Amino acid sequence: MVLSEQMFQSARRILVGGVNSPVRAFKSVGGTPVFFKEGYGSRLVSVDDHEFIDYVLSWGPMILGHAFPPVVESIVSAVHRGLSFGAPTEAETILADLIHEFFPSMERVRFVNSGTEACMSAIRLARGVTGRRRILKFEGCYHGHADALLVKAGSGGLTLGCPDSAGVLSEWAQWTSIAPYNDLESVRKLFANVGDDIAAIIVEPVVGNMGVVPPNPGFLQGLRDIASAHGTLLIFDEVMTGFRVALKGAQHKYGVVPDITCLGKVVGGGLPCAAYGGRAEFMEYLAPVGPVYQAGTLSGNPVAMAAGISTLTALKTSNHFERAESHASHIVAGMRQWITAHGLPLTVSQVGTMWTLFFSDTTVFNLATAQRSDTRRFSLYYRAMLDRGVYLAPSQFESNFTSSAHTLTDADFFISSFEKSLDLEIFGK
Ligand code: KE4
Repeated sequence: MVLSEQMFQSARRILVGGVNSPVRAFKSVGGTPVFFKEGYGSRLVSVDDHEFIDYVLSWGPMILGHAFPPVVESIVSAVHRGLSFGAPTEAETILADLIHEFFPSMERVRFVNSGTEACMSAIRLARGVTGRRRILKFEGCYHGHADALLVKAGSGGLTLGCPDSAGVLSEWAQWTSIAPYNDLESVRKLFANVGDDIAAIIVEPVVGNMGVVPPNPGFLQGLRDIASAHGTLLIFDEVMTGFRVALKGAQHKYGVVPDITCLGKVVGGGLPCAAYGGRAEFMEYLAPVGPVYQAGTLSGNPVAMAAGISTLTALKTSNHFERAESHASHIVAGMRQWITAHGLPLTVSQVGTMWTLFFSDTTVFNLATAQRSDTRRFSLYYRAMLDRGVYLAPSQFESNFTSSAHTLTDADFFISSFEKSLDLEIFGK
């Protein structure tokens, strides 16, 4: 880790906290973040030439594994034709059509450059369509760092959100209401109170951002029914779940159709690309057709489009998703078998290619239950796995991911590392 430590020290001179996104700083697990120099398949290679099996996969995008040759070739080919024109290209239509094949509810699509931009824009669109001010989000769900979404439950409980970050004005936060995830009754109470002023419900249809937490049976349909009954738009933030909980996302897996869908991560194949889309009658409120403004210099740029097209084409034409999901199921079964055999206070949550090991013996179904996890033991486990060459999400409250490049050898190595780490360092057995 010598070079990682040196590079981290150098990075902190000029980059705030030495990173360009806070979770990378290893604050919740301690120690120095690993600096990487290369990725291929299921592997990452650190600047100290340590090789890791990667279960973070850039927080989701790399479902085909790192440096997947067809994607690399598509990008290189696009690069030689120019990087960005700020003008329409056919590639944008091709990728939008591919997205529509996976997500038929997205009758119209708009490309942006990050999940944050997609969710922020979807909120503005919903307010423009309905003329209403309020939005509803759920505790523990993360939709990027737009002001309206960096809000936590306020003293007013359900009705008054308060800032979850410095710099977010309370005057703005008050228009974001917060409910516990999987709690339909609280949503009904809020709508009875202020439902005629709620522009949108935005939800992670399977949560990744408190660790993997699936919706209770009926929760998503309940949101759909409440939104429809009140003229509120239902936004599914599938930035993480899209192509991850199922090829066609959570909306296909659970059979609930949102009005607007946000995509990111996988859709750009690892390049900065995201999208939002939905019913034409709503999307056509967007400029240049309608009065809701949203724009972007690099939106739909040809290189990101090439990466997205080749990634979604690979997912469409081969069994990459099934292989990634099968790997996740294999390692989760191995973890559960060991946990049961040794009576350990751990639970594993998996949906498709997303999974989380909770250091808790109770089922996690919302933020309060997620926060019962033993984060001290988690950080000990994290370090033990890292030392053995397994790179996991550096937080208890995140999802891990698998790819079609992960092999049975990787699975065996993971499970043996898991057993040794839990045995020796964590529970003193
Ligand atoms: P980006 O702006 O990071 O592209 O997307 C924001 C976003 C929106 N919606 C969901 C469901 C998300 O998970 C995210 C971003 N996810 C985090 C991981 N929990 C990205 C990692 C990071 O912030 O560095």
